[in-house]
Amino acid sequence: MKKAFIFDLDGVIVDTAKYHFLAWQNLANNLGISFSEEQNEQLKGVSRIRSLEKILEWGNKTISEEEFTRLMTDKNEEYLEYIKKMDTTEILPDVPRVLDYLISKNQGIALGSASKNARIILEKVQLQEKFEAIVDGTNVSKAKPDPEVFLIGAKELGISPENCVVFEDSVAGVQAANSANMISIGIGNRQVLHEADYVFNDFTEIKEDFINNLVLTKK
Ligand code: G16
Ligand code: MG
Repeated sequence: MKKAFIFDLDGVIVDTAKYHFLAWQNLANNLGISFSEEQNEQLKGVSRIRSLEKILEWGNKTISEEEFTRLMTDKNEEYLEYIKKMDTTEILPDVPRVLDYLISKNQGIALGSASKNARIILEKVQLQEKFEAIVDGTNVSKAKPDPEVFLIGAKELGISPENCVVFEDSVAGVQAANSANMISIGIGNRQVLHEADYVFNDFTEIKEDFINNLVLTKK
């Protein structure tokens, strides 16, 4: 049976959160706002616009629309400087093993990310050819927990939602997968991702038997 396996990017395939953190922290500090790693956690899976809105809320700051746009551009330029230096060593453990196993079993593979930089990141880590469909921040109008990003991925692969499996590291992403009626697999902390159907610390824990069972299971 052919199923679709939809992968989130940041926190699932690569850890770009550390680069978002450096760029957001620089921006916040320039505005006199402190910004911690704990706050950065809350920006995982959140769109660029919403991330800046949250930072301004935390710092009790109001700025003009022009400055808002300028700050988003500056932040992205700094973030892209880090991205430019990425290579295959930044792929999280056992992600290629799971991708290659799914490909060997003729399963559909899509990316479902909130990032507008998803394609360049996949190119940097040389994984773009593994994906039949890439849905990212340039294709969606509604951010996770809205299921739009995953539903577009399913449609592009021609697979119905109940035959889709989503790998996600963020709470909003798990909620998006659940409301799309897809099987949700949390990658990360079990307490944080308790709404997921299954949770693993990382892909090293995802064995072939588990994948074979998923291929046979409906939500
Ligand atoms: C990623 C990150 C978020 C980031 C968002 C937008 O989402 O987790 O922290 O704010 O993309 O990224 P960009 O500024 O590159 O458009 P995901 O869905 O891949 O986890
Ligand atoms: Mg993520």
